Amino acid sequence: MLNVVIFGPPGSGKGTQSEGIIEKFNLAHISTGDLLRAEISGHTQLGTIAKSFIDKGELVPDETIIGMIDNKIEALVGNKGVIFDGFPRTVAQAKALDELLADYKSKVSVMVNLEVPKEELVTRLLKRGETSGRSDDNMETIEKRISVYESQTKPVIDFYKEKEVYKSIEGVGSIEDIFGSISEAIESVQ
Ligand code: B4P
Repeated sequence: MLNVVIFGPPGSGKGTQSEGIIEKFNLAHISTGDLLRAEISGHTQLGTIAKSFIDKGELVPDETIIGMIDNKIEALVGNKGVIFDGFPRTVAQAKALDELLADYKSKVSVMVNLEVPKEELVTRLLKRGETSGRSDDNMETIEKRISVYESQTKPVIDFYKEKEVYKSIEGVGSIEDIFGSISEAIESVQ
């Protein structure tokens, strides 16, 4: 299986770029953000828990996320591959993903890190907030999300560097140019 992790700070373009990658490489898509938003709009118990964290700009607890992903991976075995969008977001999640994939004799093929400076992230998230209906539409939540990224999510980079599957991508520029760089990174491991 071709398993791609698309990684980066809040608003770096993980969801935006995943759309094209899925089509080009014929991959299944697992976006934890989308899954959580579906739970919230379905008013499920999981959705109620998730909303309380997301509204504060915090991460949803690892056990909740890992349980949710476990069910999805099982259903996708046999596919050409999967793009993991917004997951893993902690080292505990990265370790859990390795274990889940190992159960199916598979592993992460490449991790692409979209590098975007903080000022650009803030601009994008404020703009997205004008129309998205997401709760990260204000400076307080955005600042919180970025600081949670720095303390809890960034260490995931070293985890994948050690496994020698890490690729850094310039995440500023046109969506098409960034897509081209990500495609090259994926093609280099195929
Ligand atoms: P997510 O839904 O994963 O999304 P995101 O980080 O906000 O944004 P993304 O990087 O996908 O950016 P986008 O393409 O939209 O997370 C939401 C929340 O869910 C998290 O805060 C967390 O609470 C929770 N959660 C999710 N996964 C979790 C996990 N594994 N563990 C715990 N909690 C979890 O792009 C942003 C904007 O920029 C868009 O408006 C887009 O149009 C624009 N844009 C994109 N590329 C651009 C470019 N090149 N130039 C200019 N603008 C661009």
